[in-house]
Amino acid sequence: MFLKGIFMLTFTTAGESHGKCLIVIVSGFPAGVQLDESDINEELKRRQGGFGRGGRMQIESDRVCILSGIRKSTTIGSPICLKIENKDSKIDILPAVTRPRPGHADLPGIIKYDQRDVRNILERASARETAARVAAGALAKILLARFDIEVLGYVKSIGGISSKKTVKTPNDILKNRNKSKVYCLDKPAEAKMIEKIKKAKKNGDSLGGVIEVIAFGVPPGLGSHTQWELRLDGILAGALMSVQGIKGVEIGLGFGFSKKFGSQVHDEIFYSEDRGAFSRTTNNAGGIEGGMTNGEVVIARAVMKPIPTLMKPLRSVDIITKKPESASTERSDVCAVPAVSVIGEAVTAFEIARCFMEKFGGDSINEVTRNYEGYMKQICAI
Ligand code: EPS
Repeated sequence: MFLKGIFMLTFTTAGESHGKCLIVIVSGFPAGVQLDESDINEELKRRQGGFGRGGRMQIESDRVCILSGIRKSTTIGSPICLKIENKDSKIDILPAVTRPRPGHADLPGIIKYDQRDVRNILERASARETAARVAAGALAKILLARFDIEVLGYVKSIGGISSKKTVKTPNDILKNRNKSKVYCLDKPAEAKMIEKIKKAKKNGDSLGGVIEVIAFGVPPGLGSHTQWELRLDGILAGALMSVQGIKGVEIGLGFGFSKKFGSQVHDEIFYSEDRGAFSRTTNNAGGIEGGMTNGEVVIARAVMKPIPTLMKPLRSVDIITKKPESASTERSDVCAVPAVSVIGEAVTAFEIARCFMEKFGGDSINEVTRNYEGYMKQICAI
């Protein structure tokens, strides 16, 4: 997130919501990783789904077109360029927008970029850009899977209705999430969430919520305490916070730490002679201590604000006339929290993969694997 070096695993996106396409370029991805395009497309499809989406998702059917970096379904070490076409491409004929929406990038954007048409801002600020990030995250997930690391996101709450389910294994997420219309694990909560989204839609309103992302199988030692920008909790918070609509992030017990004594919250350390390994019985730290993974599962949560585009708009001001007006309205989603659970998963996977490559870096998957296996052998001897 913070550093960009030539040999680092990084990505850049380009594209406007109603422009021709979205592009993502992933650099620093090792050679020799076999992948199936359909694995990326599956993630894109999940991002498009979830109850509460608006009309746009009926128009689009996001798929990647591989432009570079992959040959015969295998990465070759050069930058991977992926294109996602916008079917609803109409940026040049859309009319000007002059009534900024409270909560959107509209007003600060026109001030900063000296614009008189809010569309010149909103097109890039749009969460459509996250399709490109999900494609990059899908590549990261394919890389991590080679080392049995699995990153999964799901919806924890929408509009104050919370899932009561606890998660211990990847399957606890997969078996319920993939059947849920809102990517939630708790059936009774799901029904209530859907009702609340319907109510919001009827009232011309929108809803936010909380997503949780869990990374299973992450080895100890990703991230570092030695420099501020190397701390994994800071990196994950930055990545999640950069997703459109996110207003808060917590790791492990997060804000819950504020209510308890130290003796109640820190995860005590045990050693099992049989397994020859350190262990914990709790994971309030969310798998990160001192900015480094400690071998427990990594847990992050993020809160998404309700979408600022309201069919019953709030008060605003016309940027040309300076007269009071209602904010602009346009086709939008009522609730995109399910989609954000997919995006949160993608950006978390990418940052974990980046830290993984920083630690075990190599130009080919064989080199990375050798480095990883050597380290795993080393830590077993401690
Ligand atoms: C968005 C507005 C809507 C959303 C969009 C984000 O798009 P449109 O204006 O075309 O109806 O659907 O999200 C996506 C297009 C997407 O792919 O997630 C906004 O204003 O941020």
